[in-house]
Amino acid sequence: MAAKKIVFFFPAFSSQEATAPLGILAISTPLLRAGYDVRIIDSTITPQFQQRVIEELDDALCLAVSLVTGPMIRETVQIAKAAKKLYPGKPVILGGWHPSLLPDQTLAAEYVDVVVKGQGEDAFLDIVQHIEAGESLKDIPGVGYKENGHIIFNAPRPLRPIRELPPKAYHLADFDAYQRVCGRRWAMYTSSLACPFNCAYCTNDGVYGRKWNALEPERVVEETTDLVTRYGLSLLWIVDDNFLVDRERAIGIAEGLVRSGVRFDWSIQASTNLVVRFTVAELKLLRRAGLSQVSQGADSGSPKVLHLMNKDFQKLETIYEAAEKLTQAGIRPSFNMIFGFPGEGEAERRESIQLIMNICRRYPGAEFWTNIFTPYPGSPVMQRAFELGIQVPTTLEGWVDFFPRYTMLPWLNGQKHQRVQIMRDYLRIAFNRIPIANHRKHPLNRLIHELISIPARWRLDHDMYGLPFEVWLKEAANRWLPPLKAKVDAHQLSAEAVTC
Ligand code: B12
Ligand code: SF4
Repeated sequence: MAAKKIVFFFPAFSSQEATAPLGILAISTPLLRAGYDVRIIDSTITPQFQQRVIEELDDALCLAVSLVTGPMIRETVQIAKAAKKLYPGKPVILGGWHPSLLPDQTLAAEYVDVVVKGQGEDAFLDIVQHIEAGESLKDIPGVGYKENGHIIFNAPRPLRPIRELPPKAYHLADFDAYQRVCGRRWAMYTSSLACPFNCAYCTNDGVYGRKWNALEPERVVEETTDLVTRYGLSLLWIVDDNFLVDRERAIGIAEGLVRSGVRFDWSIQASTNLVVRFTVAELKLLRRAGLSQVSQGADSGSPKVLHLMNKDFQKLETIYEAAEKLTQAGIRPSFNMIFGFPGEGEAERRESIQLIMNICRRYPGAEFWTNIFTPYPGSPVMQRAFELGIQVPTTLEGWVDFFPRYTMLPWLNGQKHQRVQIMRDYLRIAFNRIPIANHRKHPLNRLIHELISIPARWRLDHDMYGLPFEVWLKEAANRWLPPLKAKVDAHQLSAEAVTC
């Protein structure tokens, strides 16, 4: 009789924000219901991860990996190669954002046998059942596979609305281990899918379309309160692309949570134009229900760049208004910014710095996370990026370093790139940000940070970044005075990769 065990591998995503991989928990439920045994090996919490995968694979049906574009591909390739070498007959199946957006190139890798495009709940169960029965994958929608040396793609699989999807198998997650890495016990949760907008840099449309759909407030309240109580969590990050699309639903969730009496912090992602539709009183209700932070894509302080980003739905004023209202309600306004978008010049970058300085000064609780633009395949701006000379990797392995921290844009290279990086360093020094990971800073390091924030703000005001001694001092302080809790994750590159 064939084995009924499935091995999942989750490669390190280069961040301290360690928690259970939601994509894998989502596709595990149908497997468990069908009687399969599921093993999840997450390299962030498993030091000997390669050995563990190899051992578990011995009596398993297949190896499945979940990944997004960037550094996660490094360990994906390492593990897939090792698995194929020892068990050439066991299929290696890749799913998640990268295989969904670049299925052909991913499947072209010799160590990949199957890819899944888009939602995996139904597709993966179908694949596993076909593999177990020794059948061809030819009729399974949303799947690409190899047969007799040929790459074959089946018809796409229609998207299923979130309310039809099974609950995630949170009980498979080792929250104790994630807490040891992250310093905080938290989980991700999804209450809606897709986003009605289509920002030029965003890949969402390509995977989830634009038909926003959501769970009813009652189900959200029931699931979230059960989740935090059952696993003793202090925070839920609701990873919906745009939580506030339906005002009434958001208010219904808040009312339900307040009524439930279960207290926990939660944070959401939403666009500023939707945040400002709420009154301060309504936002205060959300706060009472535990909402502690709203992450918003401010993205640029330049109306010209916002237009190029296809963000005409977001007027500059709504960024200020959102910061104002959220602050009044006691909710932390958190913003993401993108530097180096095609069409952004020095003048537009200054507008972005001005926006950040204005908001952080007016609303001291507000925070900004900055990124250098990374053109992801599948995003609307990709064609423009090609015209401007961006070169993208031609193999799966090549994407390892295609990541905001390393990507060199032809229109922002050399000294220009260096200047933006220094500017970002000064922004990090000038204003505090609160990551999910909870490693307390050394008190002396905190004091140094406070002191150098003053000249950092002066520099940002005056656009002067020569001889960046505050940056050197900060780096030295981080080296000599590390956080009070030791970092466990050997794979992390830095704490920077915390926003999407
Ligand atoms: C949470 C999150 C993170 C967390 C991850 C924490 C963790 N422990 O997992 C953190 C903060 C670390 C993070 C970091 C980054 N992220 Co992020 N992140 C997300 C977010 C908001 C939610 C992901 C999630 O869990 N969704 C819920 C699950 C249920 O859905 P899902 O992942 O789509 O899974 C389904 C399918 O994809 C599929 N599936 C998934 N895995 C598998 C595996 C198999 C075998 C199969 C068959 C199917 C399958 O089935 C699942 C169920 O239907 C998404 C946006 C989003 N809406 O999904 C961005 C997103 C994935 N991130 C993105 C980006 C760009 C980043 C960063 C580069 C940001 C940055 N500036 O640094 C870094 C990269 C980190 C890295 N590569 O090392 C992009 C990815 C684009 C791309 N081409 O890959 C996204 C899509 C945001 C966006 N709209 O642009 N991120
Ligand atoms: S960036 Fe945010 S608002 Fe824009 S399309 Fe993507 S999810 Fe929607």
